[in-house]
Amino acid sequence: MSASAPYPEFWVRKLRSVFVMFDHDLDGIVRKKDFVDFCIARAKCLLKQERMQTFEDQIHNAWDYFWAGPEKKVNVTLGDYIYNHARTFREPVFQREQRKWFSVYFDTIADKNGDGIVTRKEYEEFLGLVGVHPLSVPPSFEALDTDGDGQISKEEFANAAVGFFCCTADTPAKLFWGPFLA
Ligand SMILES: [Ca+2]
Ligand SMILES: [Ca+2]
Repeated sequence: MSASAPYPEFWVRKLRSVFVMFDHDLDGIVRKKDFVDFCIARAKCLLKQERMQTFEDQIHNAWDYFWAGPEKKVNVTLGDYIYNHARTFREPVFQREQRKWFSVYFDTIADKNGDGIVTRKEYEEFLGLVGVHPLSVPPSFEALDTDGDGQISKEEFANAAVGFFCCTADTPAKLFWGPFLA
């Protein structure tokens, strides 16, 4: 897209909301090292030791694919982050990759006891890994639980994740990462 065709406003707001979750020193740049170190430090409080390597691998993959982009950046500005995610409109494969990544993440990390569903407690821990306070979790949980059965299925989880990054309208999927921060 060129400067004369700006990205959809609400979509940009969603991406900004995720970006500020990780720009802890408020300098407008998210560095790979800070992103990885922060996620791993949180995970040490929340995950069992045997899941740590899997988690670390996924965090590195997430950085390489969703943050660094094809140019493999290690310092990412909000502009870079938006540009990378604009692939969602240009490349259908990007959405499929997102769905795949979140499905694997659901199986290996979010669904902690491996019973195929994510409970409130498990979702609280998922958001805890990115620093969301437990008190901020309930509205997100309700938004993701689209069939209202009190648990989050893999499909609900992946739909919301993909909806967050790919949908330009204001839908409940906007709460996937917790409350809006920006
Ligand atoms: Ca579970
Ligand atoms: Ca459900």
